[in-house]
Amino acid sequence: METSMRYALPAITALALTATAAFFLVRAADAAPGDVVVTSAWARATPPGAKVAGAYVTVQNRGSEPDRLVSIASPVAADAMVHETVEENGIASMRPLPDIIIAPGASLDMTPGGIHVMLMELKAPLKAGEQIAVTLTFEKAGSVTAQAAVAPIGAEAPAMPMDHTTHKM
Ligand SMILES: [Cu+2]
Repeated sequence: METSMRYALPAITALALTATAAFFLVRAADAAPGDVVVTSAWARATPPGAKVAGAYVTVQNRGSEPDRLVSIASPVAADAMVHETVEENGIASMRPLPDIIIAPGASLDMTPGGIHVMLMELKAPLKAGEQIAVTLTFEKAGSVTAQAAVAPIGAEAPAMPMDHTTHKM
């Protein structure tokens, strides 16, 4: 009995090593240049007649090179761009943020009152509870489409608590 146990152990060790090697292969592919992940997408519902809506995403660059956001599109809007919110003389206003480069390992968290996606020329009001597609196109990573859950008008945060643990490195 004792002899067979002693022989069984090296076999288990070999299995464990194989599993570790496979894990590293997956991680290496994950970290390829241009690997950009878009998570935590949500948008704000709009009142009837509104022509613009805010949408918010988290963009994570898991690659090893910087990547540039070149365009944004959504089927619910004729046009979309990234805005930043600036405060001058106590008055908050928004302006287009033309050049967005995400460094390797960095992430951009969009929020109401901060950097956001402005959906322009809405085709219809956004209703709370809907899901809308938002496609971000990056120079190296190409197009990434996120489904944004629409939260109530004026919401400061997404309607549903979001799990940030599933997408961490
Ligand atoms: Cu805006």
